[in-house]
Amino acid sequence: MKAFVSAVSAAVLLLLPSGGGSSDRQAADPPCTGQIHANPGFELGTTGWTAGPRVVVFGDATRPAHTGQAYAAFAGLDVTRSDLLRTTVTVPAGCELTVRFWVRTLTTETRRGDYLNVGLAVTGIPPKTRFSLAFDGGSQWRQYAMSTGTATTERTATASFLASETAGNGVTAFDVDDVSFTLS
Ligand SMILES: [Ca+2]
Repeated sequence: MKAFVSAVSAAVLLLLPSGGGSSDRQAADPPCTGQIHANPGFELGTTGWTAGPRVVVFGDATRPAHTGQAYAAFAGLDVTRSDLLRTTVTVPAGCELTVRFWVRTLTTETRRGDYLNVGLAVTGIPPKTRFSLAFDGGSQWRQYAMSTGTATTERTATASFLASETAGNGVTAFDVDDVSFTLS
């Protein structure tokens, strides 16, 4: 029995990344805290994000950011096309990731035509649209949140913002700011 336990411990040690594993319980280290994205508020432009050509980073006094100077905007062009803004983070084993973000919707639409689908794809879980925002999202900044749940293994999580616009029935710009990725 003792020999078996030792063999298992050795195997586990081989799998663990080096550093920080000296204490008796891994959960004693607190990796499940804090905001982990380097550019949550777009103050560094699109650094850390993959942004389609229609996504622009704005800093405009007449259309201010939620915080700071900049935010990501899906420019309303009244053309039929879609565009994507996304980023991926690593969620350590045992942690839950909560993504909080703010959206402002500036539109001339009066019914649903243009929309912003917000998704969270997590290792081991089929990708899912968590929010489908449209003309009624409001011209003031509003906060939304979505979470991964926990798992025993390290995972990646990709947050995506897919804007889709249809020409002819109104112009919509979706503004996105302060997309925080917080571990707990
Ligand atoms: Ca900002």
